[in-house]
Amino acid sequence: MKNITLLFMLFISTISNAQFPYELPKLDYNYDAFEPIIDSQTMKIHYNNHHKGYVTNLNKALENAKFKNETLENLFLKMDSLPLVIRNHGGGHWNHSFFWKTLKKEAIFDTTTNLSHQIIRQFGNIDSLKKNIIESGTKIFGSGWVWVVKNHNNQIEVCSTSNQDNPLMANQKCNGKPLLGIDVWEHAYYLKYNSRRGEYLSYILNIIDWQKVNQRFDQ
Ligand code: MN3
Repeated sequence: MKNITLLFMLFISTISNAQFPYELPKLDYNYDAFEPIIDSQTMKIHYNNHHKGYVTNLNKALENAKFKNETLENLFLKMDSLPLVIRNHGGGHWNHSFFWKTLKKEAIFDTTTNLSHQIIRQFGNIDSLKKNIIESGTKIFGSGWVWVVKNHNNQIEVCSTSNQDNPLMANQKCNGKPLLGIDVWEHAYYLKYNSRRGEYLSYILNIIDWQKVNQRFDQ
């Protein structure tokens, strides 16, 4: 189990591949790339204000910390003993970096992949998985994230975390290798969808880069 966790960590660190001082990662697309599903104003504020804020505050919090040169993934493993500010902004930075890389216009779900076979085994079909994601994301009280993870038995799980927590953090009920994460903070959807979080979730599931999700599942 330890080895599997280590492999997960190695893989995950190649995603963020960064250490202090952290930088706001460049987006692979323009703010309007996902119109009308994500409006460009939301995208701009989300990236330029919210995500940037997490990066700035994380760097500030780490500046004089003796563990500042450890990777975020390492810090996640001992999160319970670290200051809350690291949890909130470290999680915020990691989660958003992961989120931006999971979105793709004209995304296609390939039914021949290992991921697809596993989804069919466990959920029957992709629509049923999506329904689970929407339900789980809608149920979160307050701010948080809904995740699809590969757990330590190589099973797919849909689960959620509060605030900027994620499945890599110690003592999370929602635990495993993240395959897909969707931000359900109001700042992610409120301008366009107002309080209709379920509608936002059902639309954003049309712009998931399933090819990438499958790669994460395979690795
Ligand atoms: Mn956000």
